Amino acid sequence: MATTDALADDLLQLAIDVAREAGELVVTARRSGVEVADRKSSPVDVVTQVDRDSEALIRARLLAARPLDGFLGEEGGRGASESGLTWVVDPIDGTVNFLYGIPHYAVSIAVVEGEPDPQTWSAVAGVVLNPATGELFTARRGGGALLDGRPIRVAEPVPLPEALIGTGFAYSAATRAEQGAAMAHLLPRIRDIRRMGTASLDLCAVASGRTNGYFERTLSAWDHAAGALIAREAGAIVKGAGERQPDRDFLLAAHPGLAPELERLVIEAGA
Ligand code: LIP
Repeated sequence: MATTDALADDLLQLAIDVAREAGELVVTARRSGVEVADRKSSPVDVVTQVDRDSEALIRARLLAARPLDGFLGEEGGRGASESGLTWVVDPIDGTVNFLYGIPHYAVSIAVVEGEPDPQTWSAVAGVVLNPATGELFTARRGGGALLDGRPIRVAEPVPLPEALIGTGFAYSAATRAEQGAAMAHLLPRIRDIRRMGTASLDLCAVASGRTNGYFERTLSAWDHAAGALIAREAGAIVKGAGERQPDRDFLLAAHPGLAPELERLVIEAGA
């Protein structure tokens, strides 16, 4: 049974409350200093104990409130859904920024309906909180997108040479070499890029008109689950390659009047 708007609003409020509590844990830990706890796909793909502690808190709070829901977290939290809803969580998105003390990272919490697969799920509610600045981006399916409670909209289209485009690079050195070469083709054909280091906030930048578009490869579902809903509710197209939904191969977000041209350029550049 599809989630009603009233239930979606309740789920959104739960996500906001939990994100704020996790955000407080994260920003408090940051003040005490942060160390690398482990490395994942490469020597520069790091995880801190704070990532793990944040995910443990988020999972405990969400499942205490809704024990039949599923859970999919970046740091290994997995749980099958009996309710048809699954929480998709990045406990600290932008971990490298967090590690270095750059105040541009996020707690990202989304709740989706259906299988926890970005190709088939329907996002119901999403929260992206930057605990360092306090900026809170939220959206509920069909309810629009907000920044600190105020409606946000994607920027009107501009000519591609005037477009400010967000992107990011992989943790794999070989992939980064390819991505760097592609920048040489892309850069002279747009206004500039912004590589800010946090996919969820990059999607919220499109949603709030702070950039004209964003694309990235090698993202995980938890990186984009909440930010994609926020960007779509703000009027953006958020897509994968061809007719696919976003996946590890490709994600692109932009105003419908800019997205096709931007996608063509990104593909032409091999970015
Ligand atoms: C990060 C993304 C960022 C991407 C990084 C990394 P993490 O997520 O938010 O956009 O460029 O490579 O994937 O690892 O900090 O959760």
